[in-house]
Amino acid sequence: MTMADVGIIMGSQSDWPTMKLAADILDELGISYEAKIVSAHRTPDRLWDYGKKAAGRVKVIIAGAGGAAHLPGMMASKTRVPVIGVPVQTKALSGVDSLYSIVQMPKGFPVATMAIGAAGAANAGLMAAGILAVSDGALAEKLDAWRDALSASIPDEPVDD
Ligand code: RP5
Repeated sequence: MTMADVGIIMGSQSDWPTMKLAADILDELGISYEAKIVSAHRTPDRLWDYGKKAAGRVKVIIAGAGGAAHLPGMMASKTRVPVIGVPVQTKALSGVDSLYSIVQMPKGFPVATMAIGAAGAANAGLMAAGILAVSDGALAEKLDAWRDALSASIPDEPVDD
């Protein structure tokens, strides 16, 4: 029995403004989630504990971190639950550090890595929705409607500012 469909985890409170954009998408689509601070470096025992119990707790994990962003990869090492990684934008290196820390996983322990920052976080929510929609027809219809609405909102022609 899972507690929520999606587990959103992040390395720090400072990641929440970015990771909230994933939560916002899940809210829009009516998907249940929990959000937790789990740091690979500052709370390694919490990370291990979450990873050990993840399979009975959530169906998909969205993991965001910045800098030496080891959280998504370590979580993928600890659980078979699919992990979607969000590289949080950093001041020092603009999030390229986060991206490289997350994307280059060794064969055997994949992390589905999104774009750096806001777009990546929102897309993580949509990716989680797509995974869940494979076995949830009602969610699939909602996701299709969400995508259609986005397409419909794009104008045919540009206008002057
Ligand atoms: C990482 O260090 C976190 O994911 C965060 O992106 C970054 C900075 O954390 P704070 O110093 O703002 O807590 O572990």
